[in-house]
Amino acid sequence: MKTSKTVKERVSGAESVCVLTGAGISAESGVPTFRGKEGLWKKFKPEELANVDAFMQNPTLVWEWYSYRKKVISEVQPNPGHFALAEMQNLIRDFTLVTQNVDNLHTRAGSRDVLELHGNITRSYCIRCRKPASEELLQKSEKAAPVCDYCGGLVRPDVVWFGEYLPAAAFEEAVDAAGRCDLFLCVGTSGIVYPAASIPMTAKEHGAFVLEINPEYTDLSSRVSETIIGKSGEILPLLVRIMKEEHNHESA
Ligand code: BJW
Ligand code: ZN
Repeated sequence: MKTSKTVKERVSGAESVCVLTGAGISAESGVPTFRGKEGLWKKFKPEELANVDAFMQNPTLVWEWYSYRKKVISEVQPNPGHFALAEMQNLIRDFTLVTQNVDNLHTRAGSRDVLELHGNITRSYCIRCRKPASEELLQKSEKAAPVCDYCGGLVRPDVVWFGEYLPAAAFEEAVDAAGRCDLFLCVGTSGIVYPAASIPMTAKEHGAFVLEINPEYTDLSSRVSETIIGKSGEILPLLVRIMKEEHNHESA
C-alpha cells in the first residue's frame, strides 16, 4: 500500500474514528454497486426506481427488483473489508460505523450498532399502518408487493428512497460522530447522494483527517485529506494492522 507518513500517523494515533461506507465495500462480496460500469442501474437511473412515485405507479416492478436484490444479498458473504471494520470497532475507544448500504453485511460481519442511513432491505413495512411485515408474509411474496395482514395496505421495502427523509436519529448520531472524530474513513461511495455525502465534510470542518478508500477518484476526492486508490477489502485490513501495532506498543 502506498501511503503517506501522515496516513500512518493519523491511523495509528486515532482515538475516535467514524466510518462512512457505500456500495463499494460490498462489491468484493458480489453485490453490484449502483453506478458506474458494473453498476446495478445500467437500465434504469436510480432516481427512476428508488422513489415512492415509481412504487405507487408500478409496485410489481419495484417489488420484483427488490426481491431480486434480496436474493443476491442472501447468497453472498461479508468480505475482508466488512470484517476489518468489525475488528476496528474492538480496537478503537470511540468508533462509529455509518452505512448507506441496505444489505445488512456489516452486521453479519459482526459490527455492532451500525447506523443505517438508507434502511435495510431485509425489512418491509405497510405504507398505511407502518407495521412491519412478518417474515411469513415476505416469504410468499417474491413476485408481487404483498398487502398488509392488519389493514390491507401495500407493503414496501424499509429503505430510503429519493425525496424521503433519512431516519433522523441515525443521521443525527452520524453527524455527531463525524463532528468529534479525529479520523474519518470514507469507504466505497461515489459521494453523490446527499445528505450522506455531506458527513465527511462535517468531519473535515471539525478538524478530522478524512481518508477516502476507493479504486477510483470520486466527487469527494478533491475535498478529502487524502485518497488511497484501492479496494476496501485490501486496504481496510492493512489499516487495522497499523492500529493493532499501535495497540501492542501501548500495552507493552
Ligand atoms: C469500490 C469498490 C471496492 C467499487 N472497494 N470501493 C443536496 C444537494 C443535491 C441533491 C440533494 C441534496 N439533498 C438532497 C438531495 C436529493 C437527493 C440526492 O442526493 N440526489 C443526488 C443524486 C443529487 N437525496 C435524497 O433525496 C435523500 N433524501 C433527502 O435528502 O431528504 C430530504 C428531502 C426530503 C424531501 C424533499 C427533498 C429533500 C434520500 C437519498 C436516498 C438514497 N437512496 C438510495 C437507494 C436506497 C435503497 C436501495 O438500495 O435501493 O441509496 S440511492 C443509492 O445511492 C443508495 C445508495 O446508498 C446511494 C449511494 O450510492 P453509493 O453507495 O455511493 O454507491 P455508488 O454505486 O454510487 O458508488 C460505489 C462506489 O464504490 C464507486 O465510487 C466505486 O468506485 C466504488 N467501489 N468497488 C471500494 N472493491
Ligand atoms: Zn397495514
